[in-house]
Amino acid sequence: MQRILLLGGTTEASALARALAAAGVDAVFSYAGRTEAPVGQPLPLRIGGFGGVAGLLDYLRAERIGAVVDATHPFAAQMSRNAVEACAVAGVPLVGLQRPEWRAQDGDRWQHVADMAAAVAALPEASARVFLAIGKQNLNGFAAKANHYLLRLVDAPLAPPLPDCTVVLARGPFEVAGDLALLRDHRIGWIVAKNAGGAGAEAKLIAARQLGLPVILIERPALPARQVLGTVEAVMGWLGHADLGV
Ligand code: 3Y8
Ligand code: NAP
Repeated sequence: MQRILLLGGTTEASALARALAAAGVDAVFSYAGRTEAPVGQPLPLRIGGFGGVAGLLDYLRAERIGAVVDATHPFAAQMSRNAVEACAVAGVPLVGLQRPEWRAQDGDRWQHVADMAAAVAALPEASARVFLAIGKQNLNGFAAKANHYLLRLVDAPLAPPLPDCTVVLARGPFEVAGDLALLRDHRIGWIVAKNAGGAGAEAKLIAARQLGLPVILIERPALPARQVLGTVEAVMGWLGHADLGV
């Protein structure tokens, strides 16, 4: 049975890891090493970048990887691009495990923007109280607007990332009650989020709907064409048919 490489870092990746471990599949779970102490997994872990496409190619060959499941976050575009390229060269089957985008429901006050710069442009010029639920990468541009920013980060930053900000440390998945309290306690008037999809990051959007708050939603980056499945069950079926003895 050939080894499966699972590119992780999302709720779906963790669910697939549990299914693979339960089925006794020979698989390795890969984190980028973005956070200081990532959640443990029921599979052997590898942590850190591969070293671009070439590094990933070497890894696929050295570890005799029989198939790759890319269950990284929709905004982890570089990893997904590298996986498409390396798997094509190595002739290793690749499938994406990706949750659908969020869709606006009645009561949602969403403004869709293309990228972080457009999200900055869409905010008030000053004096607003904004929940930036986008993590710690890509924050600098928001300093252009003299708002108060609430940041939710996984690890404590070495210095305040923005001139007028409050940092809360939390690792999702998040719950609606907690996010309602967070928005109320910090008197938030605006939310900026990525259209991540999935249940782990959705609580703030449900809370915003209940409070009637505007949400600036950043659209997903374009990814290269590849096969994508939406559920753990579908991926387990794909692996079974990918002739891996799963
Ligand atoms: C290192 C692994 C699981 C996975 C849980 C999901 C849910 C909770 C919600 C908010 C939004 C945000 C952020 C977020 C969520 C899940 C999932 C998801 C968003 C961990 C994890 C790693 C990361 C990396 C981290 C990024 C950051 C993004 C925080 C672990 C906890 C904002 C994305 O400090 C940093 O540098 C953090 C970087 C990439 C986005 C950014 O650009 O800053 N995720 N998140 C992964 C690795 O090393 O490979 O540490 O345990 C995983 C999860 N984060 O097992 O249940 O599936 O989406 N993660 C976003 O969606 O906008 C928080 O606060 O509401
Ligand atoms: P990215 O920008 O697409 O990738 C940048 C580089 O990080 C990649 O080229 C690769 O380095 C390395 N990398 C990324 N994911 C990796 C993985 N799972 N295993 C090994 N190396 C990985 O990635 P990102 O957006 O920073 O995301 C990093 C991690 O956080 C991923 O696991 C992702 O699923 C998770 N995450 C991201 C977000 C988000 O908003 N971006 C949200 C939740 C979770 P090399 O080129 O050296 O191989």
